[in-house]
Amino acid sequence: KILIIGACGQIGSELTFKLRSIFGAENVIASDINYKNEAIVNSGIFEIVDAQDYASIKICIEKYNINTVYLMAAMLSATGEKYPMKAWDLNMASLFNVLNLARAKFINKVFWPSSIAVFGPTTPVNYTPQYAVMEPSTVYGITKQVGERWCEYYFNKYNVDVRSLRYPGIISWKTPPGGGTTDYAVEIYHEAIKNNHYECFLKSDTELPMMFMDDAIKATIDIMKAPFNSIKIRSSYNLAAISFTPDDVSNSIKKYKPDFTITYKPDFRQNIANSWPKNINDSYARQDWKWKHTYNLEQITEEMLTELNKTYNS
Ligand code: VAH
Repeated sequence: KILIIGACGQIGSELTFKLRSIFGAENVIASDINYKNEAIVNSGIFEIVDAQDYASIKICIEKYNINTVYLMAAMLSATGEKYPMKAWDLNMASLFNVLNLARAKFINKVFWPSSIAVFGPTTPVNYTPQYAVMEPSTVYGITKQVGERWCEYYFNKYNVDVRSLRYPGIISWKTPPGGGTTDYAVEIYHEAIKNNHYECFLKSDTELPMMFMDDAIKATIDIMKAPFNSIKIRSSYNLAAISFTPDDVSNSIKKYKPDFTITYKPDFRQNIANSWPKNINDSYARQDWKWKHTYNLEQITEEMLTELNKTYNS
């Protein structure tokens, strides 16, 4: 049985639906700190679990005989800069709780998301390699860098089967993201439908690694079903699909909405984006467990506008 911690979030919610479609709803338990996502709460087994509380997780694991945990709860980059100690406490305590439950053999497999945020301003920005200098300048990035070290340590020392991906920015329409720097790439589509205009908080030429949610979910499922011995990297795998700038997205939207307009008003998140790579080399993921992405920007724009049009104009 599978437990998703942070199931109400942007990735957690879509992971929940996908895992239920594969393994059956009765085998996938969704959990979060509150009931903020009605679709998730009302679509199957849902429990309140505090990711920072070891006992809270352990009770749920024993109640449902869980053997695999996807830990999707975290505070992301932008919010983490507003509340540094909360970001550290949530992101690290939740990871230690799940790793220690695995070490104590209450569970036998863990997925934990890392991020391109582990890279910093001294990392090579183009085609960033799997092994590179990482001096993350955000609290979120620090928690992901340190989290990777702990995942590898628990694998080497306690043989914990923990698997991880350095997600790029993720674009989806079902559940809004919360507190990320790449969130502009989701907001822009909502605003295009609602107002035919978007004021972007990043500069027009800010290139960042991005991925459509369906690709991110596929990568997560793929790495978790890969044979144990095919996972050669137990810190976290670089994972890539495409890279683009706000100007690229704007031009892509204009193909469907010619009179869409965009203005640029960079805020504190520009500094975060400037510290991250422009594009990522994910050759180890493609080599070790046959990763490959599907969606390009045109396909993302078409699906985002089509689905959000239904949402806002139904
Ligand atoms: C964020 N969406 O913006 C997350 C992600 C690479 C970006 O880590 O913080």
